[in-house]
Amino acid sequence: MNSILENNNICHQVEQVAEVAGYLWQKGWAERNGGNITINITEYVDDNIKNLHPISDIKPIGTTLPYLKGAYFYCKGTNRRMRDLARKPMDNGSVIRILDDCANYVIIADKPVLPTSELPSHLSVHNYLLSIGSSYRASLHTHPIELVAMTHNPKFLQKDIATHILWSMIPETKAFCPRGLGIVPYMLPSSVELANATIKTIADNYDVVMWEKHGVFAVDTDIMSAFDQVDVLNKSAQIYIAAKNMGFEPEGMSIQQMRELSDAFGLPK
Ligand code: 2HA
Ligand code: ZN
Repeated sequence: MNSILENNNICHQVEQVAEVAGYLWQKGWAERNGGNITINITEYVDDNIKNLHPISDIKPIGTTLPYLKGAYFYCKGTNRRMRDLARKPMDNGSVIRILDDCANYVIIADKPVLPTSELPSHLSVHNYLLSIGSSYRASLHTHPIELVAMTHNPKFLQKDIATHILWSMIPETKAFCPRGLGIVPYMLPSSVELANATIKTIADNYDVVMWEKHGVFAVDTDIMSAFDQVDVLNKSAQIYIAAKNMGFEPEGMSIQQMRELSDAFGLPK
């Protein structure tokens, strides 16, 4: 096997990651090496892949994650650029296998590209998702400009304040991001505290978690869906800011209009 992309399902998943990486760069959400993507591809792994020899040393995850025993992930490489990953996903990311001790991993394909510095937090989230029987297989961290800008005002950091403003800017936002925007106060990037707070917020029923003054962390069934949720939220933030730039506070859809929308599409109240 020359490339793990000879497996059609894995090829499709990695192509989706590359497509999203290109969007993140085009949107200005992925300066330098900003952002991370991790995809659980275990369900697509065939015997050929299971038999692949490691191409790295055994490396510690930094934590023990019992639900990840024998799991496989495609991960963006540490210090790699989204704009490069968009063109060459297997030069700027790699596939790892979690060992049976659930505390170490090896790289198996295609090249020994070291995974993202945020690997412990991404894998901890995937471990949590599997522990609750979730069908979510993708995690995305990115720096969406207008959403991050809003977190520099403490009024948007109170629970569900930003969610309700964003939902009320355009009907699609609640329809396509029905759980809204969870908020995690500023914490050091890559820290265990940030990973734990992110899991706690996902457990509180959010798919998109805002890291104050940093970026978002989103989860969904696949990477395109995780990107779509962030995209609709940031579109609403842009509309909010455009109205403010025209010199007025946007009215927002009324409570009645929001209720009608939720009833019509079976969305949470
Ligand atoms: O890996 O965005 O927060 C690059 C980052 C870390
Ligand atoms: Zn970041």
